[in-house]
Amino acid sequence: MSDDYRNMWRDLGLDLKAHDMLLEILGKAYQDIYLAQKDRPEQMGYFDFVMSEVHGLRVKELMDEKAAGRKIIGSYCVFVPEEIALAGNATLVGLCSGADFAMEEVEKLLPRNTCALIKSTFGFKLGKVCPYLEAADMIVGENTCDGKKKAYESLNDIVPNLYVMDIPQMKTEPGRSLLKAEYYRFKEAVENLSGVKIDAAGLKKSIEMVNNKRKAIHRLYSLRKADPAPISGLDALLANQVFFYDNPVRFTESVNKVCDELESRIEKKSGAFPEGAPRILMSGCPMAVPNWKLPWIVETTGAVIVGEESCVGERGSRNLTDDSGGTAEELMDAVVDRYFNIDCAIFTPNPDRLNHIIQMYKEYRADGVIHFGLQFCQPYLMEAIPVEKALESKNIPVLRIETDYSMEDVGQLKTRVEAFVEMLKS
Ligand code: BJ8
Repeated sequence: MSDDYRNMWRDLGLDLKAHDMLLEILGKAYQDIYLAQKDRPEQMGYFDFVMSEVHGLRVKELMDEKAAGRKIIGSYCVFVPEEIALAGNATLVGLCSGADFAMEEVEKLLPRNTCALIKSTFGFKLGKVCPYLEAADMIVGENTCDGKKKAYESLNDIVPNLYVMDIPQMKTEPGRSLLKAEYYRFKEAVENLSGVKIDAAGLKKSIEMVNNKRKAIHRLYSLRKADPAPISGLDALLANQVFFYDNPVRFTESVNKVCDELESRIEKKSGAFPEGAPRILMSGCPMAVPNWKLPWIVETTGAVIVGEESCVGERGSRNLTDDSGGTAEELMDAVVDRYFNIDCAIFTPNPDRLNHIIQMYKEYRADGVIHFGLQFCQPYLMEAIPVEKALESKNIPVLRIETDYSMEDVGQLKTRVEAFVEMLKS
């Protein structure tokens, strides 16, 4: 890494030694998991470059944006509407939370039995290793699960610019009204941060930009329905992860280039995996960078992941925001409508998610579903049981996995996944 980057990280207050260690681990994992794959689309080279520069070039771009007067907003959840941030001259970046860091320090602030995603949020802050977190002018937390809700109270003590958004728990009219009120409060907070009034023209433009990004990733999803699958699940997951922090216009272009290549691969019947490889739908908790453990295990058994029912996947990017409204109020309503459809397991009851899993299983011509729940994640672990029952009642093979970010259970997981994939083959 260049001296410029080191100076930038130092200025952001990172612990350079710990940060070097993180980059080394990340680089090694990327090499072993991503670059070791065979038959990758050439256009994935862009994503390799993005990952090689994950704390370098993109952070430098954000710092340049800040110098030009733009604001940076960090978020942990797909309920934080990017359209509103962009319309207020702010860039929204997803904060990863996909690896364990500074666990000893974390467990002084959080109970041991907290999900890995929440612990990771704290670990990156306490370990001073996330340049995105340090570059952000505002960090948005959200009252989704109980773990996050209570953890933000403690995070508030170490993150001075934390803003907490309330999120409904029921898909009712009062629930929608709450989301609407919260999105208006967020709009005002963004306006206060940036000094830019969010109007209809700004919203229209930002809705178009975010919709384009979604359309590109939807195009990628639909190409994965082919057999042989033209792209691995690992590579598709990477695109889903980069979705949250790359420049939206460049991301859209890059994903469309991958899709052009995938179309020609499909024509030639050339795939990332052989035709007839067992096809898996992943469902459950979001997989934030660099949580690649389970997809890596699945795909090294010879099965291919063809879809993700996850917030880092279809749950997060499904549905466009209607941009036909003429006034800021109408466009804000469209934003609320779009996000109110997200079927996160924090909602009760949550029948839409069940239906979506079954629908995705059929559309992607999957052979089985692997449900991924992070240890101590009540909403998804609880919901895994009705999901399993519903799938089994339709004779859909399902494997329920509960794990965390450590590598300790890799052997055991491998054995279970291999047995499941063997069963799908027979
Ligand atoms: S909309 S899934 S991104 S809340 S894994 S922290 S649920 S205990 S991440 Fe999520 Fe928004 Fe919902 Fe999506 Fe809690 Fe579970 Fe941990 Fe989780």
